[in-house]
Amino acid sequence: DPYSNEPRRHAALKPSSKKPFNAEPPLILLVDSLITPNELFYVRNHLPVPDIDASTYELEVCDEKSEKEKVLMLKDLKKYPKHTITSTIMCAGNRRSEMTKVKGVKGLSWGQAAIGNAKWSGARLCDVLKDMGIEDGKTDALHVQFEGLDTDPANMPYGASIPIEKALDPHGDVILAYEMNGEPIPRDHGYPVRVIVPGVVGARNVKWLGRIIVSKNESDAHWQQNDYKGFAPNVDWDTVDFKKSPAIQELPVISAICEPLEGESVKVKNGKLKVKGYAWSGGGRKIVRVDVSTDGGKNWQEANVLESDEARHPWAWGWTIWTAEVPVLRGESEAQLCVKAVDSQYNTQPENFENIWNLRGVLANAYHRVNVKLRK
Ligand code: MTE
Ligand code: MO
Repeated sequence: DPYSNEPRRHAALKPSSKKPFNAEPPLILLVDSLITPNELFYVRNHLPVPDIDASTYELEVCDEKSEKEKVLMLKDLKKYPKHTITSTIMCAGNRRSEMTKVKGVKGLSWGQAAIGNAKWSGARLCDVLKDMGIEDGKTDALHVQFEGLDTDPANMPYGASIPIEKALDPHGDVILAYEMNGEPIPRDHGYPVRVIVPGVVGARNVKWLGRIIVSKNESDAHWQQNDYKGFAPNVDWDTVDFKKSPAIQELPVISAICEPLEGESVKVKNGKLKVKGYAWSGGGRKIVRVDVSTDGGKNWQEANVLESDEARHPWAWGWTIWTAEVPVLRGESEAQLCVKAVDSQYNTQPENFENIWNLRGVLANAYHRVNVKLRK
């Protein structure tokens, strides 16, 4: 069994699949703090977790054009200036279970917790590449590919790539991370080294990083070419052409209500209800406002941002946690709560899932709607 050597996991993580292991924490715990504790951070594995000895670990870096190659051990990576950023990572399939209700989609049925916010420390990718003479204006490469040390039965590694502009931008904050929240990265999250590509979809944040390839081409891995792409609502499995859509990189603005939960019976105090959740946008865009409704989206009230990434647009890589006390109509026994967030480019979320449905159930960022019963 290739899954016989998996790490221990926190009992609160609810698995949607066990082999490979995929799990998310309960919503209430998710918004307890701005920084998600390592043991509660959602896990998204496509393959068995590799067992890597940090003392013999090697990272290969290759430039396809010059055929230059470099091998870095963990101690070599640690010689570079240590850079720390707070970055949210979100799976492209977060909130897929809501989109499925419109019409079935293929993929793990994630709730709203396939997202987490952590402090990541490591060497900047641009510093490592600069040492090999790869700098802005000095290379005609277009992509940087990443390969994991996790492999499928045919021995193919997990792989993904990002545009060269993001990799070389000193403000892009792409880091070869060896710490998560001040500790060695846990096995499930990429021990000993993973790339953090802030503002970019989870799938490109390759764990158990084994090889970096600077190239004219995108990664040819399945997850770059034939998955993690968006399509129009009319495209289905009999008509889809994966070559026609670009790979997802920066994610759109999203938010979710974490308290109360769907179907919960909630206490109304002085005609008001307490609501709490998170909001985040990709590409370093900052959350500038969160709106909450208790009548399905007819009337809105601005939420209070409780805790927030201190960074400025366009380097706001971390999420925001918000709360609101919203009025409900007298005498009502039910309410539909909704949330939508606005980012620093004034992008906001679509109203419903009908118009963003796609066959893989990715980019599920319509208003989050939660139906509750009201108690006096
Ligand atoms: N990297 C490797 N090597 N193997 C993987 O299966 N999954 C990707 C990404 N990096 C994956 C990977 C996906 S789809 C996501 S959403 C994130 O890791 C999840 O990161 P986490 O498990 O630390 O939350
Ligand atoms: Mo993902």
